[in-house]
Amino acid sequence: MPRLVNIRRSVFEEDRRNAAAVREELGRRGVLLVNLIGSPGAGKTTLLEATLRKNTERPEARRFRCAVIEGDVATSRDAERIAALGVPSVQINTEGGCHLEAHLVRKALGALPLDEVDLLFVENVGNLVCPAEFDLGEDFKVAVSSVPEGDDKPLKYPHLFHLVRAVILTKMDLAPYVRFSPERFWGDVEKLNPSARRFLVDSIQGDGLEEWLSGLDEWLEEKRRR
Ligand SMILES: Nc1nc2c(ncn2[C@@H]2O[C@H](COP(=O)(O)OP(=O)(O)O)[C@@H](O)[C@H]2O)c(=O)[nH]1
Ligand SMILES: [Mg+2]
Ligand SMILES: [Zn+2]
Repeated sequence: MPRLVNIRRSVFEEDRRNAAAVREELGRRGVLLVNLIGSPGAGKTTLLEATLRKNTERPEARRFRCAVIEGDVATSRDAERIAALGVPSVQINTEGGCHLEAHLVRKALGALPLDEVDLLFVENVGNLVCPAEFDLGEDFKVAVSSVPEGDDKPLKYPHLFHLVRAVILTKMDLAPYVRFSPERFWGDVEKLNPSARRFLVDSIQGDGLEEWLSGLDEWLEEKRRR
């Protein structure tokens, strides 16, 4: 069925074009785009809230100007949580779709004050599978996994953990209450992706956020040097 193949190919090509357009625009502006991927409830939005709060505590000279694109199947709740902190945010509703695609991100860019942004986060739809497959034009993807999800997630979702620039393990404060082997979790991350940066975070108390912000500093500087 060559016709079917052609249609599929044209869809993928269009997606590639949209991802390239996002990358080109943000490259020109020196905006770093970070695509956060994790299961529903892993703590992605809470991590963003904590990151944005921590950012405003830093000395003015080291502060990022941030914005957030929220992807969810339904509701604008997460974008409202971000907007409550005074940070520009756009909600994308996929209406059933289980991942974001580049054309949606491209459209969302038009609703953000990009002249006043250093760091743009995308919170992808909660899902460890297909968000890994889609290029949104981001600089890199980050896996967000939480302690109560269990220590076997890297091995069960190897594709995601293999391709990310960083792995953030959230809800470290819950480690005493659940069975979770840090050795197994990080040992498997090491096997899948030895160069991934690792962050251990408690978004409620704020532990680990300074390291995460320092990583973002480095990545932004690296992008702007290029
Ligand atoms: N104890 C604890 N709870 C957390 C942490 N991060 C998120 N949560 C809780 O986990 C639940 C889901 O968080 P949310 O950020 O909405 O997850 P998302 O679906 O990945 O965006 C909420 O009840 C959060 O308060 C954390 O570091 N420690
Ligand atoms: Mg969320
Ligand atoms: Zn999907």
